[in-house]
Amino acid sequence: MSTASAARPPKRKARMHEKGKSPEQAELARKCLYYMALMREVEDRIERKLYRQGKIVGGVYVGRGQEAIPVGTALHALPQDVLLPCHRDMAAWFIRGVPPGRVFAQYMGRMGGFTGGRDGNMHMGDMSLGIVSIVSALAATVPVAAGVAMALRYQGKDGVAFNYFGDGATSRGDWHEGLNLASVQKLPVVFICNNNQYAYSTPLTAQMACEHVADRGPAYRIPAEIVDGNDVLAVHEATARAVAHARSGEGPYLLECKTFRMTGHSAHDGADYVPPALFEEWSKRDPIQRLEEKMLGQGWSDRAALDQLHAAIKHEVDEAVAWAERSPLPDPATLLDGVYETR
Ligand SMILES: Cc1ncc(C[n+]2csc(CCOP(=O)(O)OP(=O)(O)O)c2C)c(N)n1
Ligand SMILES: [Mg+2]
Repeated sequence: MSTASAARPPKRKARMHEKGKSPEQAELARKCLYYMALMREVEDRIERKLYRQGKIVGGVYVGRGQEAIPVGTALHALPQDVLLPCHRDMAAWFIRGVPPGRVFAQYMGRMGGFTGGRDGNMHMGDMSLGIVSIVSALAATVPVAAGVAMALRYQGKDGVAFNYFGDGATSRGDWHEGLNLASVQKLPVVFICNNNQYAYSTPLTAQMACEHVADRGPAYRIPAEIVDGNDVLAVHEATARAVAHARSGEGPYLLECKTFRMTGHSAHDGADYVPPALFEEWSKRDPIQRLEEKMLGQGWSDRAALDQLHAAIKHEVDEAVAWAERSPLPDPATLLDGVYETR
């Protein structure tokens, strides 16, 4: 190819690119939609059905409206990477290959869950899949992520730790200690904040004096970026920068994903303290709807194919619930197994 033609690609090709006909982009969008819609369906089923039927053990915290964050980020994880997801990041488990039935079983205290029916849903993880269990003490996961990254480096692996938390967590002391440690040691951690503007009933402005969580990065000499957390492709693109930085030995990176918590803090919280106008405003930015509009507008898909995807997810989730309900509750005689050393 001559230099001239390389500098100026054929017009037809350029137009095709503008119209977004790139098959890679279309495939990425389809994958993002699948995981976001799966997370939405699983959480809806848990919060609006199984919880109300009294089948769930423990509280229920969902990430409705925030699905773009775990999806856009975790799709970058390589096998050697370790994820430390939090309570609104369910898609991270699916992306790592956890079948939805196992998640339902965990929420229902069944043997088929991660902890064999010994816990509710707040500590699910599986180190064989590179998922550290949720650390339910807020921000305590941040020094753990630094430790994970240190271990990866010690073992000579080029893995990255993906550390998830909310806006509220960033006002805890251990968040700051963890960031400082990661930075001074130049550890491969991507810190991912879902800034959903509430920590339980506390709005962001009553919780921190700086405007953005990202403002906190430079104090630790950590590059920080603000991203539209309701735009999965934007999150995916920003994560590529963050992961490349961390994996190349440059140290940690902070991503602040701006979003909104479209529910109460948990299933028992009616969120009367949130001005209804905010829900209305943010419902217009729903990440699933936005991606679908983009896919249709770019010609990456058509309505029939999208409807088919949603129907397939519903079917997959029906089967997963049925599987979990068939999974037995643990035998009370095994209550002390794994608690004390046994011979
Ligand atoms: C150290 C600690 N304090 C309080 C709690 C109770 N708690 C659980 S989630 C939550 C709010 C968290 O807010 P944020 O970090 O913004 O995350 P979000 O729930 O909004 O995703 C609180 C107060 C806890 N788990 N740990
Ligand atoms: Mg929050």
